[in-house]
Amino acid sequence: MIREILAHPDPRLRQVSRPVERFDDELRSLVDDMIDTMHDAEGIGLAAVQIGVHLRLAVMKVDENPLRIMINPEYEKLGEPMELDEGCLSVPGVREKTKSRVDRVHVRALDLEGQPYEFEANGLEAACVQHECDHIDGHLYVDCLSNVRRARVLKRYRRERERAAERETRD
Ligand code: GNR
Ligand code: NI
Repeated sequence: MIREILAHPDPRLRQVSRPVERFDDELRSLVDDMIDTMHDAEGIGLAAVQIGVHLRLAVMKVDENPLRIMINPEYEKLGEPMELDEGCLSVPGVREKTKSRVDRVHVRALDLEGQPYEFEANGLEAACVQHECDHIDGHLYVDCLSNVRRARVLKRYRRERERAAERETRD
């Protein structure tokens, strides 16, 4: 089932998520919905908080890498800082260049059975891990920007939102 993605400035995006403790049908069904919602929105990752569920959990599918289900994820930074064009399904319609991600991370997480597993991510997938873990702690990528860039991207975002709202009332 496709769920609604919360958009900035929804205060629910700022709440810190709690660890997953129960590995049951409800969790499996939530993960299914997150995967459907991520694919429908054409995103490369989605954290549970983005659909209003405050559990430490994200899904990710970046290029040819496998679909990752990251429960209670933690990561260690390995690589060098990189520049990338970052976007977020909760700040839709805009992108901004960021320099706060490293290009390689080591991830520890649990799978749907509650079993620990590890992997290394590089490039865009590494950036996505950092982006999703930020969501889990109530942060958005725009928080990492300089004041000037944040003001610029949020201004563009508000303008886009107003245009979208206008289109809604016209149709
Ligand atoms: O779809 C997404 N693209 C993206 C591009 C660069 C860096 C991070 C991302 S994640 C984003 C999906 C999303 O909002 N996940 O929380
Ligand atoms: Ni995001």
